[in-house]
Amino acid sequence: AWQDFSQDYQDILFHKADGIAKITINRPQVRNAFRPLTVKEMIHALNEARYDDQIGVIILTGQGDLAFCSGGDQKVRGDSGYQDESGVHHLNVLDFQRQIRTCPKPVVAMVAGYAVGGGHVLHMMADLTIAAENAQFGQTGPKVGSFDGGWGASYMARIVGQKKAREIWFLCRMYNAQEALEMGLVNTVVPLEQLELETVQWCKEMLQNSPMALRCLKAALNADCDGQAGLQELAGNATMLFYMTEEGQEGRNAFNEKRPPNFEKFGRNP
Ligand code: 2NE
Repeated sequence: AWQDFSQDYQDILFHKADGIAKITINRPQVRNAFRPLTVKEMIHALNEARYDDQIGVIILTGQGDLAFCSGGDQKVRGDSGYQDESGVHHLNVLDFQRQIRTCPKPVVAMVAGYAVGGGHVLHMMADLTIAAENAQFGQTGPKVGSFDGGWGASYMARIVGQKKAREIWFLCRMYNAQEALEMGLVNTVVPLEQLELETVQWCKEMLQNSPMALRCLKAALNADCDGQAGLQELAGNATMLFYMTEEGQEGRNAFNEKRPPNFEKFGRNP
């Protein structure tokens, strides 16, 4: 049974249960398109889930069966970004993409219906995607005067290959769940009525495994694509592991006790 933490949010729902947090874009009237507020709230909720030590896995999804997310809300698109309540233009979904990428806990996209445009990029940013049989995937940027040349292009090419990535972006076709599975864009396809059950099952399997191992593997897989930012993330985990050792703690203790450190007993592994 999900515990409901949605009261602090307008555009999203936020639930938690048994080690799993679920962030749901709740704008079904626009196929779960995001506006700056939606993204701001998703950033807040993901941060909350990251820092909750009871949470090990995070699901990202959209309300209803028709769409996971249809990308940026074109109705509030201004001349230099998506307009918030005070008239400021944003592309803050790029911040959210980075946050999904660097979140040390697995993020799972649960997709029913359309995952399109910036919504398609969000499912790609997730570590895993569980798709319902009615899911439809595609980019629309070149049709609506937009594009995502960041992970939206380069990470897509790592997933589906250069030729297919160019096809997806240049032609702006839609692909069904089976086609997405064949391209490696999603991890599995299930009947719509089993979507949440199956997603939760995948989450539970991950929750049984070592959080540190998953954390380091995510950082390692990121580092392969993310240059110095990826190495920083991976190396941060190495520092964390070192802080957890007696050897690392001897350095801290010696400093605080105003004595020279004694690393002799720790040996040197071949
Ligand atoms: C998603 C899709 C394919 C669904 O089609 P369909 O036929 O199922 O629904 P319909 O009738 O098109 O949409 C239902 C309502 O949702 C609104 C529509 O305007 C419609 O509203 P009303 O006319 O009834 O008032 N709606 C749907 N998507 C919306 C959106 N993104 N913004 C605002 N309203 C939206 C079909 O609706 C579709 O193709 N949607 C547009 C997809 C799209 O082009 N998204 C933007 C891509 S650019 C982007 O996301 C981006 C980026 O490239 C870079 C950085 C940041 C963002």
